[in-house]
Amino acid sequence: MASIPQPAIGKARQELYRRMDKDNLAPLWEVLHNLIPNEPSTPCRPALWKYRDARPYLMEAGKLISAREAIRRVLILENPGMRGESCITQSLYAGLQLILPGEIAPSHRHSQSALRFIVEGAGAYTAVDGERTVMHPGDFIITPSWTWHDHGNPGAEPVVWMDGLDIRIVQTFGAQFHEPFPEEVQPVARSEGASAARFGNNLLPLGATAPFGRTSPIFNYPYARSRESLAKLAQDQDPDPCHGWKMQFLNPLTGGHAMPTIAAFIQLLPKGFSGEPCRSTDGTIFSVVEGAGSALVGAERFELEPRDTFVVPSWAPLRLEARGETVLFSFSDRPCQEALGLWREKRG
Ligand code: GTQ
Repeated sequence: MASIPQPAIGKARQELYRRMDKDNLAPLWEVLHNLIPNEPSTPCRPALWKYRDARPYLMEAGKLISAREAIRRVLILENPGMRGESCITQSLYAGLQLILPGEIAPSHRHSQSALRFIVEGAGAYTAVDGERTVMHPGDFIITPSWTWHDHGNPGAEPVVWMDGLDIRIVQTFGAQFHEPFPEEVQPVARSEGASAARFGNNLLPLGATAPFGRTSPIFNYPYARSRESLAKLAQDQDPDPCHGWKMQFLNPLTGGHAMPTIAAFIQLLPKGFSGEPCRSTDGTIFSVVEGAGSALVGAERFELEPRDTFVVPSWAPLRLEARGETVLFSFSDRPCQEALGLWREKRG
C-alpha cells in the first residue's frame, strides 16, 4: 500500500465509492467522526422569540384564517439552525397557538403527545377524552397520546398557548397515527375537574386504572398550585446554585414524569439571582412566566420578559440571572433519555 502514490489512492478510493454507491453502500471511515462525535453535536442553535414580536403575526393570522379552517392556528417556533424542519430542538416541536373568542378547533387524536403552556388570556378550554378544562395563564395542560381532543373559546378574549409535541420522536420510530373525530366538537362525558378530583388530591378511587396509559391521569396542572409550591419551597430551603427552586411535574400513578416522552418543569429564581452554569443532554425550551432577567446560552445573551420563549440546545451551557423574582416553565425530552440511560448533566 505504501508503494501506491497518495493521489492515485485518493482517486482509487473515489472510484470505489462511486461504484458501491449504486449498490447503496458507503464507507464508514469518511463519516465516522461525524457519526460518533466526542460530545453532543447538534444543528440546534440557541434562540429567543420575543412575544412582543410574535404576537402581532399571530393576531394577523387570526384575521386571515379561522381556527376551524386551519384545524390548529399555530405559528411554529422553528429553530434557526433547522429551518423548514418544524422543530425547536432535534427532538421536539413547539408552536404558539391562538384561539379567538367564539372559535373552536376541531376534534382529532394522534399518537403524538402534546403539552400546552398557557401564555396569554383565559376562558378557553381544551377537552381530552370527554372532559373539558378551562385554561388560565401559567397552566400546564397535557393531551396524552391517542386521546380525542379539541379546543374552544367561549370567553371574551384571545387565548394563546405554547404547544410542545414529540412529533420528531414519534417520527423517528415511524409510529405516527392520526384520526379526525366524526364531529367537530366531542361530547362532554364528565364534569369539569373530574380528573383532578380522582387523581390530583393524593387520593385514588379503588380499582381505578390509568385512564391515559403511560401519561399522567391529571391533565391540567393549574398555575396557582405550581406557584404556591414554589413559594413554599423558597421559604424553607436555599435555591440550587444553577436552577434556583426547580420542580418537575409528576404522574401521581408512577411518581415519574407527567408524560412518557416529555418532561416539564417550573422554577423560581430569587431577585438578584446569578446562577452557575450548567449543561445537560436534553435540549430545553423555556417560557418566561413572571419577572425579568437574562439567559446566557453558550455565547448568546437573551434578555427575558414574561411570555418570551427561548431554547437551549443539548449540552450548551446555560446560566440564568434574575433582576426580579422570576418564574420559568420548561420542557425537554428527558424521559426518553433517562429511559435509554443517556441523560447527563454537568455543572460548572
Ligand atoms: O392542538 O392538537 O401545535 O395536533 C400541532 C399539532 C397543536 C393540537 C400543534 C396539533 C396540535
